[in-house]
Amino acid sequence: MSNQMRKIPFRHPEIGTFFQAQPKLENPYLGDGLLQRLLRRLVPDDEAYNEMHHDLAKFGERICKEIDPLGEECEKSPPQLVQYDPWGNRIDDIVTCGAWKRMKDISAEEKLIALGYKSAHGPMVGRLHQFAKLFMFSPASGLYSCPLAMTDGAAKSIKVLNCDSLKYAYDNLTSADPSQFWTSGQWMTERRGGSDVGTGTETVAIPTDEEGKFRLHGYKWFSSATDSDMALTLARIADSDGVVKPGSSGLSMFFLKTRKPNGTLNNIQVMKLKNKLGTRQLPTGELLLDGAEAELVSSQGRGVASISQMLTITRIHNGAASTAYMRRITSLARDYSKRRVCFGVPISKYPLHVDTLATLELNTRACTSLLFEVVRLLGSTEEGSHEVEDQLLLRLLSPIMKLYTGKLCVPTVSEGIECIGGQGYIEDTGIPKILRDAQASRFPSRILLESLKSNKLMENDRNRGAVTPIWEGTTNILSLDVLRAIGKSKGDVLKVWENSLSRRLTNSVTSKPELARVAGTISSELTQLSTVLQQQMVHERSARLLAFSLAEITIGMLLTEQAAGATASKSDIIAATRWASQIPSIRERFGALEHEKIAEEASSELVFDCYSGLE
Ligand code: UCC
Repeated sequence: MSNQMRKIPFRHPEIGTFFQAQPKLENPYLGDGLLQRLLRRLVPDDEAYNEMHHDLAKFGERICKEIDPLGEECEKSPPQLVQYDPWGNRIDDIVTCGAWKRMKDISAEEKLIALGYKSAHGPMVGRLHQFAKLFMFSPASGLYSCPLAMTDGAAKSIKVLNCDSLKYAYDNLTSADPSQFWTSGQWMTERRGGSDVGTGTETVAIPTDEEGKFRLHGYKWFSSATDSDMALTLARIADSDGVVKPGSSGLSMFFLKTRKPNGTLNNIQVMKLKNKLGTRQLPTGELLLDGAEAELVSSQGRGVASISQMLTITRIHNGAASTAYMRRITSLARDYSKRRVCFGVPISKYPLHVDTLATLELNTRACTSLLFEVVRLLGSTEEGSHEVEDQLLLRLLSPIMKLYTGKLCVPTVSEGIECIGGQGYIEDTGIPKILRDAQASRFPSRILLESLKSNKLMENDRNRGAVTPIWEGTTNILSLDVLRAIGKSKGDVLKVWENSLSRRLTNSVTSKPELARVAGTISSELTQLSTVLQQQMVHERSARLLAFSLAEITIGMLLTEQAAGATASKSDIIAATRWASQIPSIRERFGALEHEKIAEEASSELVFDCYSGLE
């Protein structure tokens, strides 16, 4: 044998000896620097903070060791509907796995709802603590985060209604005792669709002899978490001639228990479970209400306004879930970059790769900041500290936060999966489900801008196949909700927003003068947006553009404020600086809208070219 040749010992020739180390799930609290520093800043009271910090670190550990594996089991054992028993009796049993049931107990034990209502440190700290836990829980929960969203929304609605007859339900929804804890459904969507609730709701409520009690007859088309203990729903009250009032003002809100005292369903038939792209862990069903006993809980005709309380909460949960998916994939991709060796070195050594990871991190931080701003406002309004101003800000920013986090989540998760390479596409790594559960965005802001320039923006977002962007109102519906909030307050929401941002940017520069340039950029976009809004009416077609602009400017302020705070790290300053340097200019964005009418016609021309028409 020559000196250059080497003899390789025979070992597993068909498999080889190399096994790629898998990405490890970090403690979602201790591994999230921004979350820790943000909470430290927002909870100045040492005792409250220390208690929360300790609980979150412990919960993070529990997520890695116990909850995440349960979430995987929920994915592997999706719910099944057994409609008949072996003897032909209709039973409509929704069979869920043990892990799903365990999630309910864990939710109570960890006070995932109770913290928002019964914190010893008041509503503000309670809400921050609760949402920090939900944010960590969400991607590990096997979608149990969904019933929790509706449970929280129901608890809030009942609290606001202040209705004695529902006190027992409120106590169950906010219980920390697994044997008492209830979850709730939110049954809004019917066959005609989920957005136009005012026209689409056909369920009829027939009065019974008992005051305030009704029997509901209708078909609920998209009922998430059909295994809940109760639901809030909408229906039209029939008068003595059986006539109902059409439209939104004909709707009232009802409370019902899903089961009778004997354990059978409350005259509800589960027609089928939905076959969805993702969120398969979740028993989403079609329900036939066949005389379900229900209690009227809103004033007659105030159903939409009443259920809006619930919607605000579920939209915040939706934002928490979207942001949490981003944090999960960013954390996995970061860890993987240290374990994966390519061309002789770990991929964390390649500036191009680290730059890609930095974009994931920046997107995640942007959404985390916006999410916790809305949570802070929710807590503050519940505490009553700066009520009017914070109410207006909450009204404006909650739809904005929901739509922005839902939209940015999907491309961010997709990019994160690419960072893990082919393994990110392999089902049993558990990674593809992150994308499936979040799936299918269209227009992050830069793409949106390009679409506007080339007149390709389409109005209707319905059925575009995304869950975080669809649930709780699509991007377009929420953009219109922003216009509604502006219109209803006669512009006050925008005035308060502008004043609040200007004040907080000034304070940030006072605390840290080196942030003057960053704050100046955000401030200038803020001024330009105000000028645009004074000069031109925002039409429905530009509602998305406005919502994205408001989101990105608000995030700019929030990242600057974080960078200026006493708890700031070097990375917080970098995040604020990068965001400010990347934010598309308002002039450029709204410049694209100059030829409104022409653009509208051009969009239609593009879309319906060669369309054969309805059969
Ligand atoms: O149920 C669903 C699935 C549950 C899954 C939950 C899981 C989520 C967490 C996930 C974690 C993993 S999805 C259901 C989705 N559906 C929606 O989100 C509905 C979308 N559509 C809209 O938002 C529409 O814009 C409607 C329904 C609100 C439009 O109805 P109207 O009747 O045309 O609206 P109006 O007339 O503008 O408003 C009626 C009243 C007004 O009050 P008053 O009469 O006092 O002026 C409005 O100010 O309702 C008030 N209102 C609101 N108030 C309307 N929207 C709001 C709001 N967002 N906040 C406060």
